[in-house]
Amino acid sequence: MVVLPPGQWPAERRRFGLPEFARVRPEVPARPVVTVTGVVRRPVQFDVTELLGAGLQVQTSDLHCVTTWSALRLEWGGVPFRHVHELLARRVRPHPDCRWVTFAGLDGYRSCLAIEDALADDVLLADSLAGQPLDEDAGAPLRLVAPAHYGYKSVRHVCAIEYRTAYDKGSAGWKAHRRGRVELEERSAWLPGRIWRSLWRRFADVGNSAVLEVDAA
Ligand SMILES: Nc1nc2c(c(=O)[nH]1)N[C@H]1C(S)=C(S)[C@@H](COP(=O)(O)O)O[C@H]1N2
Ligand SMILES: [Mo]
Repeated sequence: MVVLPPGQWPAERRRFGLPEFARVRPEVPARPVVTVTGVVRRPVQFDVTELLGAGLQVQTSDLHCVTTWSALRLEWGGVPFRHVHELLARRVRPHPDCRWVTFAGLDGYRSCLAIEDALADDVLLADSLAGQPLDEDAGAPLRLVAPAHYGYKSVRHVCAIEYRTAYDKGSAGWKAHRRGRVELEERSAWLPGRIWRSLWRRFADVGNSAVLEVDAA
């Protein structure tokens, strides 16, 4: 039996997010790179292949969207962010006061995690799903997978990583929570999570049909 976190229901994974981002299908460059900047000694641009060299793993985890749908048992392949961070600590040298890290996508979407959350064992920079290279729907060429946090932290199409001393409210702004931990139902900075449940459930239906229309076009 599957026990879902509070307020979630099981669903299929679908391309989802704020319409101004989810509707954009960014072009994936032939040789994708990730720029690492912020409060660092030495900003560096890496080839995605170089970051993946930190050691590929396969992990099965669930994706919990804040609007209450959860896609279960997704098999991601990728490199644990904590291993990438070890490489970046040597090559990019973030300032020791950095407590936050922002991931940005080719569509302009950005989301910020506490470094301790990004370094959890189950946080991946993924390049495959169900044994296939990520397609543009799933977040090619590289996406974050942070299963213990609402989906808004799992940035698709990652092209930049920024080390920060302060939280960055990112694209979702006040609608998101700094930590966004699913078990604690940290849906938003404002109002308890269980109040957001009913509001988001309605939005999830509207949001999906909006995205589906674009898909069909
Ligand atoms: N680049 C980018 N990443 C994003 C979003 C987005 O709009 N753009 N939406 C987020 C949200 S709200 C969710 S729930 C998940 C959904 O992941 P999926 O599209 O793979 O189902 O992507 C997250 N990552
Ligand atoms: Mo979401």
